[in-house]
Amino acid sequence: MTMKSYDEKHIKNVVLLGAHGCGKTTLTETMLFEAGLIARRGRVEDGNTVSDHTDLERERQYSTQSSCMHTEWRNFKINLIDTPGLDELLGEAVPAIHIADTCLLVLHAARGVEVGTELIHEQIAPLGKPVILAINQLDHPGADFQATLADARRQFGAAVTVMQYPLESGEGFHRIIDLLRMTMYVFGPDGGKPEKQPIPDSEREQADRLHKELVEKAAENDERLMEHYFEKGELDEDEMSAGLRAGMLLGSCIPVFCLSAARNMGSGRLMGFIDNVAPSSVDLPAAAAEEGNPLPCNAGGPPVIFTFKTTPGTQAGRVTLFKVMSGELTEGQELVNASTGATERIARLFIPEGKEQKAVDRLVAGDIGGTLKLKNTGTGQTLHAKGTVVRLRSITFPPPRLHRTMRATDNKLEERLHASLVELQEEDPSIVLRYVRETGEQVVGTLGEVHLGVLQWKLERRYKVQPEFGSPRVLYRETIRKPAAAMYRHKKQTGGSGQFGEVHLRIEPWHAGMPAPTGVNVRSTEEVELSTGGKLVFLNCITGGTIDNRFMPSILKGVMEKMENGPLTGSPARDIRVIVHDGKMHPVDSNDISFRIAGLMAFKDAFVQADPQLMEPIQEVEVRVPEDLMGDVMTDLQTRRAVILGIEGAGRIQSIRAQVPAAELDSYSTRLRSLTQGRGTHAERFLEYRAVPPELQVKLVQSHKQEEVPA
Ligand SMILES: Nc1nc2c(ncn2[C@@H]2O[C@H](COP(=O)(O)OP(=O)(O)OP(=O)(O)O)[C@@H](O)[C@H]2O)c(=O)[nH]1
Ligand SMILES: [Mg+2]
Repeated sequence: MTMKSYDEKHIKNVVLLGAHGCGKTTLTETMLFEAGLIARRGRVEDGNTVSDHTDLERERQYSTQSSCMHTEWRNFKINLIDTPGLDELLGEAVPAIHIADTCLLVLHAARGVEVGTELIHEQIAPLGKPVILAINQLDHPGADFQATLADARRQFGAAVTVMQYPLESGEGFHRIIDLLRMTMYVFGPDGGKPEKQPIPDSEREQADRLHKELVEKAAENDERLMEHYFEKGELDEDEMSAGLRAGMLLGSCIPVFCLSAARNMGSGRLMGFIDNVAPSSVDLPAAAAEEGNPLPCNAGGPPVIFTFKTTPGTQAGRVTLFKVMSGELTEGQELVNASTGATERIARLFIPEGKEQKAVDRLVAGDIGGTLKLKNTGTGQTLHAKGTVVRLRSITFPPPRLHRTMRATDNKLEERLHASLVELQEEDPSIVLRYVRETGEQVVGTLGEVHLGVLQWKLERRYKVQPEFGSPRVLYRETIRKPAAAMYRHKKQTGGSGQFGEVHLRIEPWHAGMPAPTGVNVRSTEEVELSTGGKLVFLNCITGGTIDNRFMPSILKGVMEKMENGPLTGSPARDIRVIVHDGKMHPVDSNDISFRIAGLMAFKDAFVQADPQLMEPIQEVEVRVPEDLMGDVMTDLQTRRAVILGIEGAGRIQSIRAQVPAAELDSYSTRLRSLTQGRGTHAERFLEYRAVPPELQVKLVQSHKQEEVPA
C-alpha cells in the first residue's frame, strides 16, 4: 500500500497512555485493523501485535517501550504511539507525551483511575496537552462505567465530558449511546462496524439531558457558538466539532469514549472523532523553547526536529525517532544538535511501523519519522537547520526509586559494562548513573525492579555483560555534640633536621548563624563547604605569634584530612567549628608537614572527646496506594522508623507523606510492589542528615570495628 502525502493539517499524533494492562496495545492493534492496515488482529498474549514487537515484550507480554504506528482514516494520517503503562517504565511514555497532539488516556472500566493513571496525568498536565479519555474493557466482568466516570471526574474535574455511555457493562456489553450523533451503536459478537439504531425510549430522557450538556460544553468557549445555540437551540456537527476542539485545546473539555478493545467495539467511532475533532500540531500553541522563540508548527518554517526515542545497538545502527516540529525534512539534510552543537546528517528517512521502517524521502512539519546513525544525539534533543536558533523545552524524567551498585564479574568487562550503561542511558534517560567517590561504587538509579530488569535484559542480550548487583552503602556522616579541646606536639629527631609543631585547638558543633566564640581574638575565618556535605569552619585565633600565619594552611589541611574519616565508622565528618588558639614553633625544625600532623592529631583527640554523633541521610517520601491497601503500607512504614507527616486523598487513592531514613529504604520500591501487587508507588528525595538513634549508633560502630579488624 503506498501512502498518500498529507499536509500538516491532516496529520494527528495520538499517544496512547494509561495504567499497566488497561488495554493500550490491544486498542492500538484494533485501530490498525479497523483502518485496514492489518488483516488480522494479533493478541498481546500471543506475542503477535504490531506494537509489542520486541523479544522482551513478547517474553513479558506487556509493553516495555513506546512504539509508533500509523493509520490512514478518511483524509487523515493518524500516528499512534503506544506506550508502556507500568509506572516504572514511565521514562518511555514521558518523551512521547511531549510530542503528542492528543493524549488518548485509557482507563480500565473495572479499575477506574489507578495510581499509574495519576502519575501519567501529572506528566500531561504541565504540558497542557489535549486529552481524550477512553473507558476500555467495558466487557470485563467487573466493569463499572459510572464508578469509572466518577473517578475520572475526581481526577480531571469538570472538563470530563461524556460523549457516549454504554447501555450495559460486563459480559453482555454491546450497545453504546452516542450523545454527539444521538444514535445507538449496536455491535455484533465480533465487534467491528456497528449497526446504527434509534435511541430507545427508555434512554431518551437521559440521552437528551446529556446531549444538552454536551452542546453547552461545545458552545461555552465561543460567543458566536453561544449565540447560535440560543437562537436555534442546537448546533450543527461542524459547530460542535469546532467548539469541542477549542475546549480540548483550552483543557476545558476532556471527551469520554466507550470501548472494548478486545472485542473491537467502539474504536471506529473514536477514530472518526480524532479525525473530525482532535487537534493537529498546527492547532496547538507554538512549542515552548528554552532558547530562541516559541516554534509554531509550520511547513514553511525552518526545519527543526525533536527526538523522542533513541534505540542504540540495532543491526542497522542507532535508530532515532523524532517529530518534525517545523519545516520540511528531506534526505541528506544537515542539522545542528542544539544541545551538543554537533552537526548531524539525516542520511536516511523513514516512517516507523512497529518494527518495520518504511522509507520516505521527505517528512513535513507535524509528522513523525525516524533516521539512523545519529552519533551525537540522544532522547529529548532539538536539531535545527544551520542558522536557526532554537532549543525546545527539554524533558524532565521522574527521579529514580531504586538504587543498585553494579559491577562486572570480570575486570576485563568493566569497560564494556560502563560503555553499555552510558549507551543505555542515552536510550532511556530515566536511568541515572552515578559514581560515588566516597565508596568507589558505580550506582545505577532506576524506577524499580521491573525497570532494572529491563536494563539487565538489555545488558545481557544486547551487550553480553552480566553484571553483579548490590545494595549501595548508606552514606553516613559524623559530627560532634559538645565542645572539646586538645593539644598535640609533633616532634621528631631523625639525623640532621628534625620536625616540630605544636597545636592547641578547641572544637564545637557548628550551625548556621552561631555567634563568634568568646575569650579569643579571631584573626581570620575560613568556611569550607565540604564535598561530602556540611561545613568546616576554621578560625585562626593565634595571639602573640605563637604559630606563624604561613603554617595555618597546613593545620587546616591536617584537620581536613581527618574530617574525611571520623572516629566512629570512618565516615566523613561535618558541621564542626575549629578554633586554633595557641601552639609552639621551633626556629629550625618547624615546617608544613609538622603542623599538618599536629593539626590532624589535635583534631582527632578533640573529636573523640566531643561526644561524636553518627548522622544518617533522611529521605522525604511520598507513597501512593489504593485505599484498601493503606493499612498494610502504614504497618510496613512503621517498621522503617518512618515519621508520618500526613495522609491525603479524595478518591480511591491515598497519598502518605513521610520522612524515612535512607538505610530503611533499600529496595523499598520492590517491597511496595509486592505489598500492593503493583498498585502502589512511591517517590523519594534526599531531605537532610539527622542523628542516628543511640542504640543503632552503638550497633553501627560495633559492626564497623568488626569490619576493620578481620578475625
Ligand atoms: N476483556 C477485555 N480484555 C482486554 C481488553 N483490552 C485489553 N484486554 C486484555 O487486557 C490485557 C492487557 O492488555 P494490553 O493491551 O497488553 O494492555 P496495555 O495497556 O498495553 O498494557 P501495558 O503495555 O502493560 O501498559 C490483555 O490480556 C488483553 O487481552 C478489553 O477491552 N476487554
Ligand atoms: Mg501495552
